[in-house]
Amino acid sequence: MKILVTGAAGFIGSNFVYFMLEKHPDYQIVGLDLLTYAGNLKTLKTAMEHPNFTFTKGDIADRDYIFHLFETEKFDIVVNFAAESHVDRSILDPGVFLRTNIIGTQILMDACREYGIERYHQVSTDEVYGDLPLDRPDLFFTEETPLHTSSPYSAAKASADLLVLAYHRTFGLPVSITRCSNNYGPYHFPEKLIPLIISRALADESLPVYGTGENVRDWLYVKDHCEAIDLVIHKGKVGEVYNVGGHNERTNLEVVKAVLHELGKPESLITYVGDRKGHDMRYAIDPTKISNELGWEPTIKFDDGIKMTVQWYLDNREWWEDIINGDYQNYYQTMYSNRS
Ligand code: NAD
Ligand code: TDX
Repeated sequence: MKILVTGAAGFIGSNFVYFMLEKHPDYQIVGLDLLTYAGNLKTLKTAMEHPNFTFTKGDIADRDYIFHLFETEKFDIVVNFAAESHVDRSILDPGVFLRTNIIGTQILMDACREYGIERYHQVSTDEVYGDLPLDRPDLFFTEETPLHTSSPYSAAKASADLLVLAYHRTFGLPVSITRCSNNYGPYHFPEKLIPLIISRALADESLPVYGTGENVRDWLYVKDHCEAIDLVIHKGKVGEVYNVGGHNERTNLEVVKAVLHELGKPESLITYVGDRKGHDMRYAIDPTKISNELGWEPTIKFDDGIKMTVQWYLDNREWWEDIINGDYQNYYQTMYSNRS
C-alpha cells in the first residue's frame, strides 16, 4: 500500500506520518509539503531515516508537478492535510487560503481521477459548521449540521469539502472526509494558542487572550485524530463525512490556566487583547457516527494530554526556539501590536 500524505511537514501531517510508519510497517509513505512558514523539515528528521518514508517538496496547487508525481508514484491512498491553517492569517490575507485549500484540493482530486486511487481522504475541520452559542451546552455539531462559516479559512475549508463531495457524486471518486475539532500535541506551530502560551510563558512574556477568553474549543490530542483518520481511510464508507472529537470542551481561559499550572507560571501573565474579527464562540463535536460505525474513541484525556504536550515543549526547545527566533518575530509584531 502506498500512501501520499500532503502537508507532511506540518503539525498533524507529521504526527500522522509517524503514526502510520509505526502502525503499518509494510506501507510506503510519501510525504509532500511546500515547506511554507508552517512546514518544517526538522520535524520529519526521524521519518527520513525510515526505509519506508520518502519526502518530496512541492505545491498541491501546481498541476504539472502533482500530475507528474502521481504518474510516477501510483498511490493507493491520498490523505490531504496540506492547507493554510491559521484563522488569524486568513483575516490578514485570504488569497493564499483559497489557492491552497480549494484549488490545491481540486488538483489533487483531478490527479486521483487521472491516475486512479482507492481512496482520497480530505482532512477537514469542525470550523466548517460555524459556531454554537455559549448558553446552549446541549447543542453539538453533527454531520448533518449545515455549513455556516465565519472566517476566510473556514470558508475555504468548507468550499473544499463541497468540492470533494461533488467529485464523489459527479465522477464517482472514492472520497471520505473527517471534520475534527482543535488538535494539540507535539510539533504544533507556535502561532496557535497552546504552543504560543507555552513558549511565551516560559519566557515570562505576556499571554494574549482574545476578548474575554470565554470562547470554547473542543480539544483532541493529535494522536487520537491520527487514529480516527487511519480508521476512516480503511473502514469508513466512501462518500461519507465523519466528525471527530472527544467531548473535551474548555474555555480559552481554562486552557491557558491549565498550561500555566503545568509550567508553574503565574496567571498574572494573562493579558486580555482585542478580539479576533468574527471570532467563533463555541465548537463542540458530536462523534457518535464514528464511534458507532467504526468503534473510534479518544484515548487521551485533556489533563493527561496537556501534561504530555507541555513536557514535549520542554524537551524539544530547539525545535520551537528556531521558529520563534526567525520570521515569527515579524509575524507576532504584525498580529499583536495595536490589538488592545
Ligand atoms: P499546519 O499549518 O501545521 O500544516 C500545514 C502544512 O501544509 C504545512 O507543513 C505547510 O507547509 C503545508 N502546505 C501549505 N500550503 C501547501 C501547498 N500549497 N502545498 C503543499 N503543502 C502546503 O496545519 P495543521 O494544524 O497540521 O493542519 C493540517 C490539516 O488539518 C489542515 O487541513 C487543517 O485544516 C486541518 N485541521 C487542523 C486542526 C487543528 O487543530 N490544527 C483541526 C482540524 C482540522
Ligand atoms: O493568541 C491567541 N489568543 C487567543 O485567545 C491565539 C493564537 C488564539 N486565541 C484564541 C482564539 C481561539 O478561540 O484561542 C482559540 C484557539 O485559537 P487557535 O489556536 O488559533 O485555533 P482555532 O482558531 O480554534 O483553529 C484551530 O482549530 C481548528 C486550527 O488552527 C484550525 O486549523 C482548525 O481547523
